[in-house]
Amino acid sequence: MADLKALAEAIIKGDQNAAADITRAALDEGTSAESVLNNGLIAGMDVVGARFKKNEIYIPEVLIAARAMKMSMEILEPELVKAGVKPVGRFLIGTVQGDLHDIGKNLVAMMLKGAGFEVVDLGVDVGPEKFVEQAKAADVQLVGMSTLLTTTMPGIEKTLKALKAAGVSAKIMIGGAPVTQAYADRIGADGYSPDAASAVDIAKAFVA
Ligand code: B1M
Repeated sequence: MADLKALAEAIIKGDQNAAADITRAALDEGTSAESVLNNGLIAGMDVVGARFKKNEIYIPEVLIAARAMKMSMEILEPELVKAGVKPVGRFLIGTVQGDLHDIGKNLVAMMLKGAGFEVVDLGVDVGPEKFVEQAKAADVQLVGMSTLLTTTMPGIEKTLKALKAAGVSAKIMIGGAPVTQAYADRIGADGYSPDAASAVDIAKAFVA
């Protein structure tokens, strides 16, 4: 019987080979893809998120855990599709126009995936039109914008206004080093978080 606790532990430690091996073994033994996802991958990433929030671990450890999760997901994804397992929610994310920073945005995206979200990542330097077009095309429940530059911060408000004007009803979450709760309140964003782990908590609350 494949040990999904060991899978969660492999994710926490960032042991990508163990994570892939246990995922394969579990599926070969007939464990459902949904159980592997919930009791292995998500369970492991939940611990990673909680430890990151408490400053017990730092960005490199989170990235290593996320890499192990990605290895498992590559094996698991076709089985989840076959089994018709629905994601927790669909999340569109991107770094706003003029900004090429993506390390923090990628971390948020990886942790959302770890929590069972389907993430559509638009990359960097994303203009309002593309956010609107893709939010509609992917029919997402959440749109996330990241920025690291004070000069590109106005792009968040511009994009938010464009999304609202186009009738996109998705909840809008924002973050990045210069962004604050006060700014989020001022422009009318639905959610702000200072780090990737709390972004996941807020996103989960929105789709609950
Ligand atoms: Co740039 N850069 N950079 N840079 N860079 C900063 C941001 C800067 C603070 C450095 C400094 O001057 N001290 C400064 C910005 C100043 C400001 O505007 N206030 C700066 C500058 C000025 C620039 C350039 C203009 C430099 C130049 O060319 N003259 C230029 C701009 C290019 C452009 O974007 N158009 C530039 C370029 C670059 C590199 C390309 C070299 C590189 C980016 C590589 C990449 O991302 N692929 C780079 C880097 C690495 C940095 C620093 C050193 C590190 C940023 C980082 O990745 N942090 C940064 C200085 C610093 O922070 N020490 C700096 C780690 C990352 C995990 O944190 O992104 O904050 P962060 O993400 C966190 C949270 O903010 C939150 O969760 C994440 C994890 O917990 N979060 C969200 C982020 N997005 C979120 C979204 C959410 C929720 C939470 O919801 C959707």
